[in-house]
Amino acid sequence: MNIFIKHILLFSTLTAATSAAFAAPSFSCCPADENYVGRPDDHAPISVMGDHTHAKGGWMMSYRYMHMDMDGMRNGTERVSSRDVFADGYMVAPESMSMNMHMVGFMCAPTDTLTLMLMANYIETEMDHNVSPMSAGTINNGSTKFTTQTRGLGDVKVGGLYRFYLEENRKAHAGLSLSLPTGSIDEKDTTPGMGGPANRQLPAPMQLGSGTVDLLPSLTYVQQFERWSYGAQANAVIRLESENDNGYRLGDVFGATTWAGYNLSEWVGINTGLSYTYSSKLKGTQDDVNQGPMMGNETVTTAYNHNYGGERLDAIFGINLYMPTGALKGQRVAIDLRMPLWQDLNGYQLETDSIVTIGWQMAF
Ligand SMILES: [Cu+2]
Repeated sequence: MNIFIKHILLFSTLTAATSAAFAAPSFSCCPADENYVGRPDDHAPISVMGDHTHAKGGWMMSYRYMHMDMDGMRNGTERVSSRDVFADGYMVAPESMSMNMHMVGFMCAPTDTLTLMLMANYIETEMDHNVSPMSAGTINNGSTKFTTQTRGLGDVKVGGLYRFYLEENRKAHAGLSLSLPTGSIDEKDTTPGMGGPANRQLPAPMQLGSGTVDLLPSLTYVQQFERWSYGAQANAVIRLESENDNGYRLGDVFGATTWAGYNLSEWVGINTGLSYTYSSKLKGTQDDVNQGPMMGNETVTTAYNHNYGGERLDAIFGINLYMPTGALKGQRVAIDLRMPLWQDLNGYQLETDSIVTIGWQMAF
């Protein structure tokens, strides 16, 4: 971890040093203002949520597509194979997972300091698994592989951002949203088990929602200079209920993200950043997800609470395109890539390999 602390320190020092070197900027934030010409780095990398506010009367529609790839497992920081997982007593080990998320967002600002937000998403997941050769005959008709899929509406998020600080080129806002349990937690698919493959309840990572009402607080600070800017955001996911209808509660999440953006021209900006995420373990027991012991073995890793939660540090690289004038005025297209630099996962879990987010935003 030391090397990453060093990177963060280096990043902060560079940021502080360069800020002194630039002239006083003309900071504004307000596409609703007729005279305001926006800039690519008015927005953070596209995967950062709740990064900006709007001026009174401003509103924005957005669409984001996120693709996440997970391949191979870890125990702590070490990579492990399915064979290692079987040797530790499990019959089934996830091998890889991909998730596509389509997010539609709406923002509007009744006042200069308050921006309201609404976001809905549609999720598609797919997970490939390996079955221990010793158990395959009994639980999976002899096959050592199976795949599960789910798709559907995720949890709807509704809330607001309150800008409590604005001075010259610096601003800060606090966010508070609720995540409502609109996403299904009753997704089933064909999985192995006693008597062979059958349609069974899937474990939490394949479900479309948390099943609980969750509170999403955040705090964001941004400072802009002539051609570049930087920002930082702390955010959390706090589960407000002790368990969902299926007897469990996902872990709370805490995140800290920092980024810097540089405008190559009026309409092209590049950005980079670091994002740290901590998640706590799942609590309770997932109804209808078999924990065994079955023939003296554990079932699948995702059935057990000690295989949930952990920490991750991602590097972010992105491009923001912004149309300051013309027929496409106010439109943005952006992409960013998140690559984990380090991850320390509780128990056995799939590691995250990459997350790509592409977005379109239109402000009025
Ligand atoms: Cu917006």
